[in-house]
Amino acid sequence: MLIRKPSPLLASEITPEEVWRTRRDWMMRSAAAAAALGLSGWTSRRAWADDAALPGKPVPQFTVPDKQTAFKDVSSYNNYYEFGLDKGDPARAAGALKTRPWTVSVEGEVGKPRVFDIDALLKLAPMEERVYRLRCVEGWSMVIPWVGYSLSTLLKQVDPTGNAKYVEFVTAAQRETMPGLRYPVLDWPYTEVLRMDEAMHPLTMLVFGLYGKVLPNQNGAPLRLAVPWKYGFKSAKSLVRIRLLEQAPRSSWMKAAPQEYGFYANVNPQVPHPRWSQATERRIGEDGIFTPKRPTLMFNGYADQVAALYQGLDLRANY
Ligand SMILES: Nc1nc2c(c(=O)[nH]1)N[C@H]1C(S)=C(S)[C@@H](COP(=O)(O)O)O[C@H]1N2
Ligand SMILES: [Mo]
Repeated sequence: MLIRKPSPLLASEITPEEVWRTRRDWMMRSAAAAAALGLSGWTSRRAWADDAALPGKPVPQFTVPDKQTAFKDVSSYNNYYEFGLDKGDPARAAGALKTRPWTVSVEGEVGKPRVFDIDALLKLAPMEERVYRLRCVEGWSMVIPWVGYSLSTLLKQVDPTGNAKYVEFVTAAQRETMPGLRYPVLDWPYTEVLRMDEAMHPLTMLVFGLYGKVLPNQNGAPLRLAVPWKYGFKSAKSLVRIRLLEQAPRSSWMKAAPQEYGFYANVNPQVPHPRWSQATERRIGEDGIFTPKRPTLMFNGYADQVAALYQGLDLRANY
């Protein structure tokens, strides 16, 4: 998102040494805890080896043919405002994020509300690898091999009631590790929202990894959303709470700039952002001076799969 910077500080206040020290302390704590609990095997190892393998079975039906964006770019050019506003801030600062212990509460209009431990979620369904486009509202895009499974798999566990019309996603707000929370850029914690049928669509993915590895913290560890037909800000990172609701809540971006970021945020080249066109995009990694921009596709290229969700809806009024 493009917004005014409140201050030049943010992530630069955290020195690499501090990040490193925090992470090392935590790694030692979790290793000690795992030893004390007698845990062994890949689950406890992965808790402190942040580049641990997390393979997924490739799903051709959910794999776009585009060339994949290099891992280096995917993991170093990020939006994660809790860690700063510059694209390099999350990779520099998010090492401090505490990703264990971690739970996700699924609650609200459900028959069986439940708090899931991250390690239970990792085992809830077989991991799939799906290659999705991600199109940021700022006008750039990437192609990322995500690892995870459909969000619907999780939602079905809690028996949504007939009143569940919307799903709100609440993300982590760790005062101690997230320097961005000191600035009122957004109404923290960062929240997003989908309609229930969007949340249940098989393309909507709960993501735990990318490129066959556990998610780098800057990409939203230990779990995030990927909603490939919507602008990137809908794909909330580091989820802690999922609320099924009867009334539509407002998301953090709707509160911050309602005229710019609507409820739907479907990728739509025909509806310009109030301050710039959305007709084309720059694919990260392809950006030589002579490289033409790519035309942005309706629903980010996923129209065949999702257009039916919006039949009869005016997509200019409902942006
Ligand atoms: N919690 C949280 N989630 C977030 C954001 C954020 O600032 N905080 N930024 C969003 C935006 S604007 C984009 S484009 C994508 C970027 O995901 P990536 O850094 O993994 O490419 O994350 C989205 N999810
Ligand atoms: Mo974005």
